[in-house]
Amino acid sequence: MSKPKLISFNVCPFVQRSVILLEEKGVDYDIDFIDVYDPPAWFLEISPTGKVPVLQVDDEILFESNVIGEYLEEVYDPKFHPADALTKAKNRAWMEYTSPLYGGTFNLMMAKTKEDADKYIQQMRDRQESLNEIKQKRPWFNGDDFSMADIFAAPYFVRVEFFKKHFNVDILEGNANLQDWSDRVLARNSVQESIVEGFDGIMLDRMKENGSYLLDKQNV
Ligand SMILES: N[C@@H](CCC(=O)N[C@@H](CS)C(=O)NCC(=O)O)C(=O)O
Repeated sequence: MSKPKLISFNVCPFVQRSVILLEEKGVDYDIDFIDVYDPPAWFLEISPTGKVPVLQVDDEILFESNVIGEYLEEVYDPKFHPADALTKAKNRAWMEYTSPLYGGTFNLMMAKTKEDADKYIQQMRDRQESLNEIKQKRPWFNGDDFSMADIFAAPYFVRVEFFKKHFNVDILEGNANLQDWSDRVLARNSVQESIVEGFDGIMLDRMKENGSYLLDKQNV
């Protein structure tokens, strides 16, 4: 088997799941960056959905970040899923639960009015409430063992931190379990490695081009 190649977009949270897992497993891989807003023809040819991440393994194409995650977990050591079938299934459900939270951070970034920004913050708070309730164990999602569930939540925490740092918007406010979890996840080397160079600047530039409310508010 040759080196797997990940097709990425610099600020995509779904790609970040794959990168963290590859880093945690110490896999030797290549990474190619494309602009998902102006994708090259070769990408559209290989990608059935036109979305990243895509993982190329020899001549095969994998898409959907959860599927890529499960493949990497099966093929490479160390293993991060819990062994027990029911716990593992529950973890998978909670891993999927975070996907709309990524969308929430994107919506907030692009919101043009205070009403929209407040609405998206509230939607994320409502959704993360169930995560806060289930995340009773420490230090990690399942207790002592760092797992796939921790990895899949990481891109959300990276973006929550971005809003806190630049706009003083604390989406996790009042959720002590989540804050504790976020701090631990963000301190992980693999998570820091998965954040592309200049991440904050890229995000801020996109907000500027878009005329985002949070940036206007900051400049008042
Ligand atoms: N369900 C997909 C979502 C991936 C996704 O939405 N990727 C975005 C970038 S973050 C994308 O490629 N968008 C391009 C498009 O929708 O055309 C996954 O989990 O991999």
